[in-house]
Amino acid sequence: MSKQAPKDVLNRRGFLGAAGLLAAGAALPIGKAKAEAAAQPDPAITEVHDFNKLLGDGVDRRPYGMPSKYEKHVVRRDVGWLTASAESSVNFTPLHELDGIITPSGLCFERHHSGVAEINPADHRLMINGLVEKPLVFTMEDIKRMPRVNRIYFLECAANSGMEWRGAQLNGCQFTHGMVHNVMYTGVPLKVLLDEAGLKPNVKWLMLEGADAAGLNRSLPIDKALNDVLIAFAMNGEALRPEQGYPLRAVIPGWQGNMWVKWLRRIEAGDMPWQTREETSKYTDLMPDGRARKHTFVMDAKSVVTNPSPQAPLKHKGRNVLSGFAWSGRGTIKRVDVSIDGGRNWGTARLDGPILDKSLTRFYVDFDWNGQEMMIQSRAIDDTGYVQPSKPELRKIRGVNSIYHNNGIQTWLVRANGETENVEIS
Ligand SMILES: Nc1nc2c(c(=O)[nH]1)N[C@H]1C(S)=C(S)[C@@H](COP(=O)(O)O)O[C@H]1N2
Ligand SMILES: [Mo]
Repeated sequence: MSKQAPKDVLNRRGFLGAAGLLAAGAALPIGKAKAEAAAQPDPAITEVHDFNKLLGDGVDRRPYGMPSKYEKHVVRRDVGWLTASAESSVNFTPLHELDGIITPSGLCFERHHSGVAEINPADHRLMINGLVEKPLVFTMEDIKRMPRVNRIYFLECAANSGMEWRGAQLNGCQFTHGMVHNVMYTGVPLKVLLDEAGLKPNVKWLMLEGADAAGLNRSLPIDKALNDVLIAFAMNGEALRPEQGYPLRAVIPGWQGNMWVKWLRRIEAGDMPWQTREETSKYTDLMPDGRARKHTFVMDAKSVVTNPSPQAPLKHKGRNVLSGFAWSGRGTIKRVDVSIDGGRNWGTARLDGPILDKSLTRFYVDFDWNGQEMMIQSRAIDDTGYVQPSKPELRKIRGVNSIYHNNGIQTWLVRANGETENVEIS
């Protein structure tokens, strides 16, 4: 996200005053879903389908399966005005179309600085050099003969929600929060590779470098490198997708996506950070006094309600399911609070599915909707006790000069007709 949009093309929604809050400030009527609100037979459905009289496609028609043709709308989307070219750009995960915690590989947002590198794995090499006893060059086959592990982690671009610093802008959680994905990686712990090369005693930092035209490179503290970093060749059970760094990428759990170097070709050991473009003028946080914070690697706890949201309005009164994701770069999600009155009253959401370290966590609130206007918010709390801040709280410290690391609480205004909008409460 190196480019900021010119102000005049921003779809600014501004701030909603406190008067805009719904009058009947009430907690969610959790667990009161009425039986009669459940699915009723629809008298309009009288047409007789004859699928049972026709043969379906044979097994030779889909050597690699794709979603149903009725799911064509479930796609990554970009924001046309955001970047000048598609090669140095981003598209967004359709969070409102997902369930559970795993992002399907084909829906994982993409962020490239110079487009997708198309690499033949037979030609690919990973070099480890610098302050090591024995510089090494690995082929892909070498790497696949090393002990490997499987881990589920979220990857969040530091610029996720970066367009929302000065007020509500983009109308959809896909665009406000969709620079995140969560997949299972298979890879070799970086420590295993480093032990093979033998680190010199004075090594404090590594530099990771990609084989794309950007040659994207980042410095990584050695403690993190030896702790939980993976060099992954698979996601969701199959080879990485080209756009996710095929054949090899770095997995830096809980830390900003920019450090997860794709098309990884070289790791250099050193005793100081390299101060690359990506960790100085970019991917650092500009504070109100004009100075930039150094090395803000961790992605703090965050959450978003994905349903309802602007792209997924409420359609029915009575029984409904509110749902969303919460995550923390510091550990696991302990609790998610949900408010329907703009943060005056809070209830506790139900977490369901695996609650994993540095992974998206799924939450639900089963509730009855009587057609009242709602200001929906969610607030994540992680196992360090960190509580996701409101946007005013965040701005008190960070100001509005930042692009990166915006983990403020999102507000959706649900109107009486169910339509939902990105708003902010001042
Ligand atoms: N080599 C290389 N690695 C890269 C990038 C890149 O442009 N080139 N983009 C980075 C950024 S900014 C992010 S947010 C993540 C995005 O990973 P994804 O495309 O799998 O979502 O990859 C990172 N790794
Ligand atoms: Mo990023």
